[in-house]
Amino acid sequence: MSRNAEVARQLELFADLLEADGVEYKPNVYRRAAENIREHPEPIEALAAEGEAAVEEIDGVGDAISSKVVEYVETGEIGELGELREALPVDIEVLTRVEGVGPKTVGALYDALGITTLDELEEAATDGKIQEVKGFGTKTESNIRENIEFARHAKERERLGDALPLAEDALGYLRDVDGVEAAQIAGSIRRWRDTIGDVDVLVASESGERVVDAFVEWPAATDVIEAGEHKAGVRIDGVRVDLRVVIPEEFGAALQYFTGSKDHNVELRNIAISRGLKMNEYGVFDVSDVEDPDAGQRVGERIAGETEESMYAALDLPLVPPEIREGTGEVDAAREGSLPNLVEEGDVRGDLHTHTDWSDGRASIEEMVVAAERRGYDYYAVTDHATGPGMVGGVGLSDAELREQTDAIESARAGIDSNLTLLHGVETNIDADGDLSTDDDLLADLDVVVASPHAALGQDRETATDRLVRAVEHPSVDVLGHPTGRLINQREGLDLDVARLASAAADAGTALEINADPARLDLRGELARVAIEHGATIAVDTDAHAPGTLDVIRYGVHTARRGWCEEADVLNAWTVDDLRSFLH
Ligand code: DGT
Ligand code: CA
Ligand code: CA
Ligand code: ZN
Repeated sequence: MSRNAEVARQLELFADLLEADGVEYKPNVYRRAAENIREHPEPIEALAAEGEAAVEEIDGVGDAISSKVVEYVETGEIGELGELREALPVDIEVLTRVEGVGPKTVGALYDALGITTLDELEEAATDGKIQEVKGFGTKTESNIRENIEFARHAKERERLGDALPLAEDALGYLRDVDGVEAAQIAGSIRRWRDTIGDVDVLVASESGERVVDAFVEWPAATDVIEAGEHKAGVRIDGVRVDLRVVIPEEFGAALQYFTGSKDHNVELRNIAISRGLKMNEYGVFDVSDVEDPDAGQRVGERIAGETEESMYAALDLPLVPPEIREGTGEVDAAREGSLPNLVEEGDVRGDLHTHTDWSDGRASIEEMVVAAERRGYDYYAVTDHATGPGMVGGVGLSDAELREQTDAIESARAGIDSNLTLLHGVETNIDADGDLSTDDDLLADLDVVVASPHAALGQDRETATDRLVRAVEHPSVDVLGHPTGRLINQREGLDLDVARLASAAADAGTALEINADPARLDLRGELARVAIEHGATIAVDTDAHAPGTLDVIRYGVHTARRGWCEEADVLNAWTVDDLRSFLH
C-alpha cells in the first residue's frame, strides 16, 4: 500500500527526459535510485515525512534525489521535471514504447525533426525523413516503421504488474473507509489477465455515497472521471479505476458478475434461464412463478447473492476459480465435476531461474540465498547469464567464469543453515539455429540448465519452433526459459507451435517455463494450457535479479492457474528428490 512504485516511475521519467536532453551518467543514477526505492520495504511516503535524511538511507539516493522525492510526496509534482517537460515537449512515455526507440533517439529526433508524438514519428518514418538524420540509417527507419503499430496497439492496455499494485492500494484505502464491510478487486485483474483495460473495485456497504465521496478524495487519484451515488471512476497514473458500491446481501452477486469474463457469465446465465432462474449482478432469483421475469432486476424469490459460492451453488455448480473464467470449457468442466485442482502459491518449493551480481543481478549469491530461505524454499538455483547471442555489454559469463562460480556456490552452501538445497546452474543462450552458447561438458556438470532465446526473436513460426525443439532436445537442458521472448506491450516475441514444442519437451524431459516477471509472463496462460495438454511439465520461475523480485512468483503461479495447471504439472512444486530425478 505504499507509493514506492509511483515515486520510482517519476524518477524514471526524469531520467528518460535527462537522457533525451543529452545528459550523460546522471540518468542511470536516477534509474538505480528508482529501482531501489521500488524495492525498498518501507513506504517511501513515511520516509519522506521524516525528511530528506531518512530518504537518503536508501541505497543510491543522494541529496538531489531525496529532495525531489520529498517534493513529490508533499506537492504531487517535481518542479525540475516540469521544467524539463517544457523544454522537451515530447510524449516520451509513448515514444519509447516503440522497440528500438530509447530516450536518446527521442531527443535526437526532436532536435532534428521536431517529433513529439507517435503520429509524427510514423509520418517521418513513412516519408523517409528519419534515415536522413545523422546517426540513423534505412534499417533503423524501417524498424521504427514496423514497430509503431505494435506500440500504438500496446498502449491501450496496462500490464497486470503495473495495475495490480494500484488495485491493491485502492483496496487498502477503501477498507479503512467508515461503513465499508468488504472490498474486493474484480474484473480482469481478479482473473490475472496479463494486461488489463481498467481496474474494477467492489465494495459492500449500506452507505454508497459516503464511500464514493471518500473514493474520489483518494490522494493517489489524479482525475475524477465520474462520481454517482453508487459508483465512481478515477484515474491514477493514466489507469482508470472503477468503483461500485453494493449492499452486503448482493456483494457475492456483484463480485461474480464484475469478475467476468463476459463469455463465462453468458454461459452461466443460459444455465440459469434453462432452470427457470434469473441470474444478474443483484443475485439469482427464482422466476418460475413470475408472470413477467423482465419486469425488474430483482423479481421473484432471491435464492443467492450474498456470497459468490451461493451464486454458483444456485446453479448446482462448484465455485469456478477466477483465473479460468474465460468461457473456454470451464463451465462444462464445473457441470461434469471435472474442474482442475489448480496449483497454489503455497505449493511452490523453489525457484529454478535466478541471477546474481556475477551477471546482471544486483545482489550477491549469499544475499539471494538468504531471500530464498526467508521464503521457506526447499531448493534454489542460481542461473546467471552465459555469454552469447543477445547478451550485450559483457553481461554473460564465459565458460571459465562459470567454472569459477562453482567454488563461490560451494562456499555459499557452507553458509546455509536451513535445509535449502542450493543448485548451481546457468541461463545459456539459444542461437538462431538452436545451438547453445555454453560448452557441452560444462553444461553436463551443472545442476540446472535453463536455455533461453535472447536474440533472433523475429523468426517465423516453423523456423522458431524447429529452433526451440532442438534446444529442448539437448541432453543437458532442463528448462526452456521464457520460450517466446515476448515483452508485454513492447515486443511480440516468437510465434510458436506450442503443441509441437511441448510434445518434444515432454519426450526429452525438459520443462517449459512460465517466466513470472510481470513484463514477460511467458509462456502466457493459454499457451501453458496447450503445453500441459501435450504432456509438458511447467517450471514457474521469477528470473529474479534482486532479492525483492523473488516475490513476483505470484504472477507466475496465477498465470499457471490461467493455464489450468495443477500442482503435479509444476516442476518447482515437486519435492527436492522428485526434482533431482527430473534434472537427471
Ligand atoms: P478489461 O477491463 O478490458 O481488462 O476486462 P474486464 O473483464 O475487467 O471487463 P470490464 O472492466 O469491461 O467489465 C468487468 C466485468 O463486468 C466483465 O469481466 C464482465 C462484466 N460485464 C461487463 N459488461 C458486461 C456485459 O455486457 N455482459 C455481461 N454478462 N457481463 C459484463
Ligand atoms: Ca476491467
Ligand atoms: Ca470496468
Ligand atoms: Zn534470466
